[in-house]
Amino acid sequence: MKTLLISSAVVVLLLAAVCPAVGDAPLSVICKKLGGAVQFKALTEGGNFCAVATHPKPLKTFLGGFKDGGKTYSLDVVVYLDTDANAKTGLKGGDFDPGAKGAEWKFEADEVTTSLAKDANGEWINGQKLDATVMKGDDDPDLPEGYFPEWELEVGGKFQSADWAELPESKTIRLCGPLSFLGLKTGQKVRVVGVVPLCNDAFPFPGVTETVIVLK
Ligand SMILES: [Ca+2]
Repeated sequence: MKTLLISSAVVVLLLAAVCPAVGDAPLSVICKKLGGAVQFKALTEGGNFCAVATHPKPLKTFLGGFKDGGKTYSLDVVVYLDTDANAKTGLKGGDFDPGAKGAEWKFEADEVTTSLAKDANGEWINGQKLDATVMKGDDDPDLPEGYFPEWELEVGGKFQSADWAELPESKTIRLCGPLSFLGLKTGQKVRVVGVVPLCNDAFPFPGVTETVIVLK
């Protein structure tokens, strides 16, 4: 009987994780290669729209991970924003861009190897970071003055600029952009799509999750 109860609880948890959430509840993608679910959230804060992604394990577990000469996993995520909740406007999408159809904006975390900081001798330290890209459809938009897209890290319940050279313990990243720049207003209905490219290795793309929210 005890086994049966545990099994039922597991099934409920799995269903909750796999089914698209309604409203502004978190969105999940089960990604076995990352050891669990990647949770997405979309919200407004202080005049900004923010996309949030929480990985199942600390970022440093996976960043720069190479095995047998190849990269077998990555923390890359994409958040698409369909600002009119209308799949007929925006990106056309397709099999090479799962989740893109109908989106007006694309927020992307893309792992790159680059110079992160200088050491005590003034030599550059190379390492990995998650690069932030904000695309308007397929185009690089002109960014408003003072806005520099970056994936921030949640540390101790607060978001902060990421020091990728000395990465603190964190599983959650956030990329924000001004509502006015993105053409968004509170009360607007938008469709949000979270994508984990690593887990889109099957059809019909298990690494994609989406929901419609009303911006608060
Ligand atoms: Ca659209």
